[in-house]
Amino acid sequence: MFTSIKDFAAEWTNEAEMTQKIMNALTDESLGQAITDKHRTLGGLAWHLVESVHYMTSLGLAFDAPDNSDAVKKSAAALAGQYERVSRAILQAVETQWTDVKLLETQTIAGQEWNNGGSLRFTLMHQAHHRGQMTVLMRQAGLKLPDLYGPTYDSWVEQGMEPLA
Ligand code: NI
Repeated sequence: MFTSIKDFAAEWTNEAEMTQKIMNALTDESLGQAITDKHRTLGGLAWHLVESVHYMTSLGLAFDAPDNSDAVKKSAAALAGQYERVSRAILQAVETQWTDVKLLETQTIAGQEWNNGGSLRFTLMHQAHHRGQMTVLMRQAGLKLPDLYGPTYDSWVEQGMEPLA
């Protein structure tokens, strides 16, 4: 859990930058990529990352919802733009509407007690979870992966190094 708004801001900024790199690498053609037709598509996961940031408004934070039109969901550029907006909006909302003391307050979510700092941590980890799923689908769709927590196959090749198999 986070006990400091400053710590959340620093970590969220880094994580949102990584998610933005993923969003920026998507193409319209790649959005339909899925492991099977029973699983979420790459575009569906991208939209889920956009919309789920806004779930935090159910805990009392106020910021604008993303545009949930079909036009957005079918456009890689629009999804990337919506992510950029909502990821900045949540940070601004936390910094201006909550305090460190507020992070210790608990709220009931689906019958469980969560402190607000824990909910922020969950939101951050939830992004990483789906980002990992997206990188698999991006590879399958033939997209070039950006570096996240370390170099990717593509960046090793670009640097003239032998990629780890
Ligand atoms: Ni999810």
